[in-house]
Amino acid sequence: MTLKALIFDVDGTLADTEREGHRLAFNRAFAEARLDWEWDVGLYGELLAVTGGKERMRHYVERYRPDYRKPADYDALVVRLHAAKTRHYTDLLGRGGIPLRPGVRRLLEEARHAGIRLAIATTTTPDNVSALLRYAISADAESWFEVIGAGDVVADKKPAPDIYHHVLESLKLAPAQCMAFEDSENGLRSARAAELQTVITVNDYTRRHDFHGAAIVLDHLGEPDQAFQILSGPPVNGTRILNLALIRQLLSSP
Ligand code: XBP
Ligand code: MG
Repeated sequence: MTLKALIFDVDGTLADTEREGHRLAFNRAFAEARLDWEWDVGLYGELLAVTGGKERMRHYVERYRPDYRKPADYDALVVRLHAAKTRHYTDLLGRGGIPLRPGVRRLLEEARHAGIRLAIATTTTPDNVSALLRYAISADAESWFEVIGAGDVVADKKPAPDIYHHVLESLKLAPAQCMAFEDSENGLRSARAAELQTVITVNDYTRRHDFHGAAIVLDHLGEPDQAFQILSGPPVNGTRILNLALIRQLLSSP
């Protein structure tokens, strides 16, 4: 089927936002609330198994802090902490903290010129997506994306397929007309459960995840002066960057 749209995950895929972005913002929110919770780089890698910031905080309390005595307004506290974390995270992006990964801008621009539609499917909060697009791409970058599926718009976050179903329904496209882009096992499971072919670009937190079922697994999307490396996938002739021609080739292979 003809390629009509590219659907991007955000965290870890468009930019390396987790380690020096979300993690720091969580820690700032905890310190501000005078909680003795601190997520170091290693622990945060384990916590990433749970998608969504509110869900991740609850998981931390259940799994790692049996000593913590939940206040009567614990549910409200989680919501407040998460709002504070979003404030810290968007501040951090506003200070130019986090750049796009290699090849992301190049591919987005190629797609726009070719009339291929763009969409986002992420578990993160809509404000975070707006801030990343604005500060890492351009002031008008939100308008590049026809659909931005984010956060609590669906009940079940990745690895459930709900966010991809939501985006496909909004685009009015079949999965075979689209390519998804992800960086993690939870993301891949979500996209595959929605029957989407998926390109994976790994990062330090996800390198050892199980990417069985991906169309191709790369270190990054590649730039003309920075070839990608194929970590697993079919042989690719010629190109060393992930461009529309290669996406079409991947989409049509069994
Ligand atoms: C990203 C996430 C998000 C962010 C935090 O997963 O898990 O939860 O870490 O975002 P994916 P919020 O890349 O698979 O979408 O705190 O805004 O929920
Ligand atoms: Mg991700």
